[in-house]
Amino acid sequence: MKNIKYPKHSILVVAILLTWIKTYVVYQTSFDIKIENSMQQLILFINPLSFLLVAYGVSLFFKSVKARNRYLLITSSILAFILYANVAFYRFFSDFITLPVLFQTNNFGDLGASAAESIYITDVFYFIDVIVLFVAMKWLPNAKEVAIVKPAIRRAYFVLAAAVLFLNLGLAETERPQLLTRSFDRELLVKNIGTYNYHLYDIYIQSKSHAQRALADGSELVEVNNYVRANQAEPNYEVFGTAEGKNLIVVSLESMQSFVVNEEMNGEVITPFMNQLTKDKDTYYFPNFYHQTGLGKTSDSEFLVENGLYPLGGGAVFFTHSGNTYNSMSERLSEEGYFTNVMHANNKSFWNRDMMYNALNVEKFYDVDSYNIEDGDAVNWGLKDIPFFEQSVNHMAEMQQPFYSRLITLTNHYPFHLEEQDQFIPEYDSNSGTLNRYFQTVRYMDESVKNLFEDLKEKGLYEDSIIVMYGDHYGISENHNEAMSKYLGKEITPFESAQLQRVPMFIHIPGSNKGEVVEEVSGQIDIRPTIMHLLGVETSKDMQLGADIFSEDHEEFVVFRDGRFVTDEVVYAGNVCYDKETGEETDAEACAPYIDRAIEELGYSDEIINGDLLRFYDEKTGNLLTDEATETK
Ligand code: GP9
Ligand code: MN
Repeated sequence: MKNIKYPKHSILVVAILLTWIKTYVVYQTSFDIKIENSMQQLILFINPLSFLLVAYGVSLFFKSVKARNRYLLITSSILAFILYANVAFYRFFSDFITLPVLFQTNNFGDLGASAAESIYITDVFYFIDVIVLFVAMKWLPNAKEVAIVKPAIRRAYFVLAAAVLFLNLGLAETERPQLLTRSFDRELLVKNIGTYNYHLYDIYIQSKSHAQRALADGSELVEVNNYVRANQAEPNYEVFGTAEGKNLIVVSLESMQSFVVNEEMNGEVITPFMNQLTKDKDTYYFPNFYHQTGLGKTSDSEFLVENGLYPLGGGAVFFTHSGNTYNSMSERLSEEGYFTNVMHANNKSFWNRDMMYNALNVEKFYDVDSYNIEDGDAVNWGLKDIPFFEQSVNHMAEMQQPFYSRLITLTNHYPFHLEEQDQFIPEYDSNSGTLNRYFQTVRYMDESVKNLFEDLKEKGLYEDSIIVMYGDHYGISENHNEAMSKYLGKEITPFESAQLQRVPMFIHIPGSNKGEVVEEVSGQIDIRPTIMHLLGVETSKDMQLGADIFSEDHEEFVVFRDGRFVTDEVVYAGNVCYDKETGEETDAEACAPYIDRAIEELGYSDEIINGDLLRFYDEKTGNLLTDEATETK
């Protein structure tokens, strides 16, 4: 042994290798990370490395061996502890730790109890790398030598660390475009950037929103409140309360756009059931209804529906502001005696839903674990919509009534794959496979909605329910403009792109006999007040930015998250003002008065969210709470 010459910094290499290998083994054994291909496997393997190179690499700055070794051991112990904390947390919550969990006091009870339950004596194995490192320090002769490093070597080392990081991020970007700007899911983050980098990212996101929150003192609310009150719409008492006391079923139609409704594709009807609904005597259909989502897509539409506020311009508000105070529709309806729940057969941590639903006071989340997924029942992103609806209605049949269930569908999601037996119409024939398949998955969605109605009837729930369905966001992005243009038979100008932001919206009230096509220009932000008023719940004190579409005061002015907007006369897109009727460019004057208002409206919404201003607001009385009054809150 004695005569083997080890490189000077072998102890550093040992420390890195130990934690790296252990982390990879823990990924495989202690978390349920779904790996679909060898690229994902490779990313999973390399993802701890960049962080470890930097964290342990700091030891190269130490002059004394004792201090260096102490640093390596402490770092190794801290990392082992962080990883282990995630393992213990995962055993109980099937999720990775995120900062708000640690800081939300109401979680403490849960956390303490579950932590105790999920710790075993064999868990010392999670610290095996620390122990081996300690032994190696005693055993490796060089570990005791003084090791001064030349700055050039240090520089090369950190350049290497950066290269590894960029390689990792580059591979992750190919696997999951926009991962860091949109967040998506904690599991995806850990899978792609690694658990240690994930925690840094989490700290960054959380501290950014924390800082903005800390600066707000409630005084901003005066102006916001004035704006909200000035733009508030009185209910239309002819429809107010039409669905009073009924169960509320809200269905998010994944990636469903309006351009397929009442249309054909190569002679095939795309949405036969929904077409019928547009003419149904119990259904309101809104053909000029727009989505207003941003990067948070489905979750942004949920945010709009629940709060009547806009999502954020950057990142998914479900991730960045799940610790805020909200006055959600779920909370309001809970107070009215409703049992509030969300049904979605996906990971509960996707879009940080598990955290956000707590903040929104959703009483129960039926996530993937509440569904039975038999062989052949899953395609694309998971459980198919037909069995999803069937099982969801079974859950409803067991519920206390009235209930408010929000159902989030999944099959009509990019990349729109479907098994042969579920393809009711052939593919389209453009140069975009995505658009070609989209028609088929939309046709499947139509079938599944038909089944939902039948399931509800079968369980005797139909008559006592109001069913609201809306498209959550676009399905076909602008990357497919050429194919889109072939289908629509016209060029896709910025005007057309804005018009393609139309998503279908249906409000079906069995037995109401009030059905009609409502041409009013409206958007997802209007869903909350519209539904609440149909249920007979006043919203005059709510801090919401939308308006009841049935109200005389409802203004035909829909603002998109990026500042584009649509009125009954104009469409403003790509800094150009278009005539709504002709789609031709028109006098900028026609748009001018709305441009600032669109920015103002988005700005107030952002202020509410970034400053967490609803903590300074009492929605029962409509009072703004001063600093002093909230100190004890
Ligand atoms: C994920 C589902 C799809 O749970 O809601 O999200 P999306 O990608 O459409 O935002
Ligand atoms: Mn979606």
